[in-house]
Amino acid sequence: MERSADRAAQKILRLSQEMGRETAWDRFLAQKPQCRFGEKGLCCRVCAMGPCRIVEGKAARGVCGATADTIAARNLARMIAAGAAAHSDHGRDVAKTLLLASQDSDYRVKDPVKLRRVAYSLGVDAAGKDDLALAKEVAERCLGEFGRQEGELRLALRAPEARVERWRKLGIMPRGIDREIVEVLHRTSIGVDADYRNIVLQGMRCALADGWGGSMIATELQDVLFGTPSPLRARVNLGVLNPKAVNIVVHGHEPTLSEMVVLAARDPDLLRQARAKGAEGINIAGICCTANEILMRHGIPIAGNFLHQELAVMTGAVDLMVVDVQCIMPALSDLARHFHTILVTTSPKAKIPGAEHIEFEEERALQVAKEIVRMGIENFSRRNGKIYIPNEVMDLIAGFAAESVFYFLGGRYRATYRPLNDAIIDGRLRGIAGIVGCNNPKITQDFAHVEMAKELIKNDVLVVTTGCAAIADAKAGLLRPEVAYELAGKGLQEICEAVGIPPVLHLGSCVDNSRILIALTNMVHEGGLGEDISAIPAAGAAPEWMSEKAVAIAFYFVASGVFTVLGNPFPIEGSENLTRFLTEEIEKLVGGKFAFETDPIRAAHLMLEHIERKRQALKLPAPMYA
Ligand code: NFS
Repeated sequence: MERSADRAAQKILRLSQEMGRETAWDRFLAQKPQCRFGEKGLCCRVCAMGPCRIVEGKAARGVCGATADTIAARNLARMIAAGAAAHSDHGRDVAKTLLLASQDSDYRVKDPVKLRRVAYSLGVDAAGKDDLALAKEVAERCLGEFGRQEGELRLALRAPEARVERWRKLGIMPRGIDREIVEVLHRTSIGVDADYRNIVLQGMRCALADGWGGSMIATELQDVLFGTPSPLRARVNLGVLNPKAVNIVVHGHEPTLSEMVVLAARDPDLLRQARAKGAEGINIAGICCTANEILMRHGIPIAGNFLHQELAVMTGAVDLMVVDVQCIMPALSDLARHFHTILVTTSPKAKIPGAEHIEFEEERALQVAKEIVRMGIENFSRRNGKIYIPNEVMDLIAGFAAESVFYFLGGRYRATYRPLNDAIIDGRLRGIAGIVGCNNPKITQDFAHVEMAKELIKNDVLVVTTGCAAIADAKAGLLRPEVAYELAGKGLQEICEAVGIPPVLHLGSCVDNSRILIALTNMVHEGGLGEDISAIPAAGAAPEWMSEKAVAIAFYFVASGVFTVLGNPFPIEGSENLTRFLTEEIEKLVGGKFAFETDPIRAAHLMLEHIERKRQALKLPAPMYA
């Protein structure tokens, strides 16, 4: 129970102990005590005069003279760059897939309306062009944004005018996506930028190139290719694995792969083959963000979030796990070997020793996907050990996008953000909050996500969520409309009842945090809540974060004007100056700032206090149901 708040996880963890199989939680224990220098950001490895460590009273500077402030800021900026690189390289692949779709391939343009909207934002003239011609131009324009040398990132101009002006004044308006990542690496190498504030500013520019660039391109073009999500019902947790079917788990991030696996699993020939092996059918389930992608667009069930990946294998019921990139534990290959599970890697960027590698070539996407599914079917008859699937399974509603989410609040005939803004203005809702990010064995799995969400909805704050946080809330049942009656405050309850939405809205995967940026921008444009994102009674949180991607996300939210609370702190504690800069002074520059708070209830109250301050600044009335 200390390891996970999820009952399915608790059951499998008990089983893992009986079987003598280790998990991330065991390896975390073996790492303890973790390096204090690393934890505080005081270890520098950027050159070979080091590694250097700042030791109080003994060594206040590294060999080059870098102080704790410089070292901690450089390390943090590099985390941002790595996170931005991950999201953006994903976005680049989607742009390349759209280019393929404009030619002859297994991919299609599924949402031409969205294609036109994106074309408009990119300054591409759509008049008189058919979908394929336009897709080609949009894809090429997006690819150009990665290598852009001059000018401003086109999609960043979607932000409210006041925000763009602020970025320009601070010199953090992003240019090319790749360029900002490269510049962080340059500036943080030996003997370049030593000013912690200046390093953080470039870190923010790089993060903005992710949120308003790489991630946004990923989200938008995925919608173009695979369809913009709209609300649907589905199920979540390990109980979605079916003992009688071929279970194929897709894990990772890019829907270019998982979409094709979903398609392949519906192939009549393969279904016949599965039945010939004695299976009931082919059951696809997802883990991590790729799960969110196919959940939102197809209602494919989710087996779990980040810390569920090993647990899924330990059910003994997974015939094949196929992975692409990001958040995939190398431990999986060793673990899979103890079961009958085949682990298949597919990306040339992500191979794991001991796993089968089948390269996923987008040019023959469906064919490769079918090959992988066939392997899973073959392996079904090799099941040997005991199967133990916990019976935990939960219903949920997912599939909200910036376009659809408040469409519902507006009702069928009034697709605007007006009702949402009005609800905040008249105090029925206090504001909105985003809860995003990972699992981390340092924190009881899902506990912080779920408790924070409950506390916020209880206080009439509408919660939007993505990534592993969304899966955590889903497993806990918070994505069901009826939960509004049990757990939401009266004001939020009224809204959920009128519109039939859950009080916690699933907005997608981690790159889909860009949907939250768009939703916030739409709220500004709708009017009545100030001229900039920083004026809105809104706050963000990543209570169980662990990935560098989460650092990039946190920074683009703060740089976009959002107060953001993190569960465990950034590794910067060793620099008082940097800590003060990020938790206080930075607010004057960008309108957002950080707070670190492990206790999810206290963290929720920091968010509530912030929301209240914003309400007062807007001279809004006291909350209707205080
Ligand atoms: Ni995002 Fe965290 Fe990974 Fe998704 Fe989950 S761990 S930073 S939420 S799956 S990317």
